[in-house]
Parts: sequence; structure tokens; C-alpha cells
Amino acid sequence: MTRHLVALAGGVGGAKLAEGLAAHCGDGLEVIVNTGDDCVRHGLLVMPDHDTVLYNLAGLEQAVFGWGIEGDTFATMDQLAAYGEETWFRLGDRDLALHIARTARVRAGGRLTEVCLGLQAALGVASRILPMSDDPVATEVRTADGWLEFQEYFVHRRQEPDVLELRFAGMTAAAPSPEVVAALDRADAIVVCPSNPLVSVGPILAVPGMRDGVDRARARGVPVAAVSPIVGGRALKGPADRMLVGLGHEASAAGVARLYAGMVDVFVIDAVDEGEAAAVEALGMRAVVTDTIMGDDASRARLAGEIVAEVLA
Ligand code: FO1
Repeated sequence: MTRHLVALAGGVGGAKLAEGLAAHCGDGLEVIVNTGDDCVRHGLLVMPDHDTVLYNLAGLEQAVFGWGIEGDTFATMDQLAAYGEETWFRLGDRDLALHIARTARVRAGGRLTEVCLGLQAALGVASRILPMSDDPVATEVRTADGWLEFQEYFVHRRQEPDVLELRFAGMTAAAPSPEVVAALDRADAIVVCPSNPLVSVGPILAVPGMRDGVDRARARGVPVAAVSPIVGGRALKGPADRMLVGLGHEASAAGVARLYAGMVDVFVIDAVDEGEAAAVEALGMRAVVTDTIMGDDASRARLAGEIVAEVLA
């Protein structure tokens, strides 16, 4: 019988673990992705976290950055620049095909999740990648310059301004899609990937009804595991460490565990943070200490295998 594993994921870090989990679970894996980073560029709907997970599961991901397609070219960007368009958000020529197809299908009346599932199937991805909602939600960060759209902060301003506050525009009117509700209802285990707890996992859990779905699963005895995105006090990628501190949290594995207390049963921390295991366990979670660095396909599969053994035993 197929075991169903649901993962919650943001961009690059989440996509790496999702790829490892897919190697173990195949079509039993459903990945709920953050859509708060989504944006409209050149009139096209771009979904960075969905697309990063998609390219990783399809084996197409750009090796150094982790987002975009390996070997992509940027001729369209160069030509757009010639017309005076802003091109700081770099969309590769092959990547653009995804945004063109998705935007056309949504404009023709397709529901976002159905459109995404169709594109995933076209790339031969066996696992399902589910936007956290079909409704638009936009993460915005307040800096000394006022409120900024997420990609303006993340890419254009290179995550340099301090983040003073977060908000998720559209969240109160959003709901999990029927596919997300069904995934949580049939889950045998849930894994929170090593993504930014505030701007990647945070928006997913803030969708009204999402947390209820996780709690209903836990009430049935479904284990929830989470992997720390903070190793040795630093984010492996992105601004999570600075953001945690700036918003009054601790940039440590235990600090992330504290944010998930009451929702997570097993918390996976890196071997360098072994000293924090007791603090994690004091929060009511079992601490699993292992090598969490996912440098290559083999290490992704190994970490995922350890997690699967913990939660689907
Ligand atoms: N990140 C960058 O740092 N610079 C970019 O120009 C950029 C373009 C881009 C295009 C498509 C896509 O799916 C992702 C892209 N990203 C880029 C990554 C993205 O901004 C972040 O990884 C996520 O939003 C954070 O999870």
C-alpha cells in the first residue's frame, strides 16, 4: 500500500529535501509549497518556490543557485533590457516557457493547482507539488524604506535591508486548495523542510485552515517531523538567520524548534548543533541529530531516508 508523505517547502533548501523524499516516496509524496514569493514579471505569473521544487524533482535545477534551469540562456532578458524593461529578476529563456504556459492557462480560466499539476506531469514528475492556495497571497516585508514586495527585498535589494515586520497580503481571504486538504487528510506523515520558518513555512501555516489540517492529522496519530534550516547559528542559504534575530527570535536550531513547538514531534538538527538537542527535547519534541547538509543527490537521499525511517516506520 502506498504511504503518503506530505512535505511543506519553500525554495532551494526545501526543494533539495523534497528531491530526496521523492527518491524514497515517488508518487506517494505531495509537496505543499509557499506561494507568498510569487510575483508578476513582464505580465507573467512567476512562482519561484513551486518552480524551484519542480525543477529539482524534474532533475533540471541549476546546480549553483538551486533555482532556474541548468544551462539556461538569457537572450530574452537582454532583449527586454534593450527595450528599457527592468531585468533585475533574471528569467532564463527556457524558464520563461513555464511562466508563459502557466499564465496562459490561468488566464484561460484554469485553476492554479490544476494548471501546476498539468505542467508537472508534462515534465514527468511523479510526486505532486501543490501551491498552498489557489488564492493570491503576497509576502511583504517592512524595512526602513517602508513595505517592500518580497522579490524587491530578496533579489533587487539582495536581502540587505533589515526586516522590521512581515505581512501576508490576501491571507485572510485565502483557503487551502481541495488538493491540499485531501493531501493532509490522507497523510501518513508530514515533513517540514529546512526552509525559512518565517517567510517560507510561515505563510503556508498561516493559510486559514492549514494548521487545522496539520492538527487533524496529528490527532489521528500522524507524526510531524521538521528539519532545522539553521546550522551552527547560520542559515544555509538566504536571510533566515538575520530575519529571525530582527523579528525577536533566536537564530539557532532550538530557536526554530521553538517556533514549531506544539506542532512537531521529531526535530532534526545538524551534528554541529548536538549541544542544542536537550533544549529541543525540552520543547516536547524528539531531537534527531545527523548530517543535514545536502550537497549532492546522495546526501539529499540519505537525509530523506533517515527522516522517512523516523516517520514512516
Ligand atoms: N533569485 C535571485 O537571487 N536572483 C534572481 O534573479 C532570481 C530569479 C528567479 C527567477 C525564477 C525563479 O523561480 C526564482 C528566481 N530567483 C532568483 C530565486 C527566488 O527569488 C528565491 O529563491 C525565492 O523566492 C526564495 O525562496
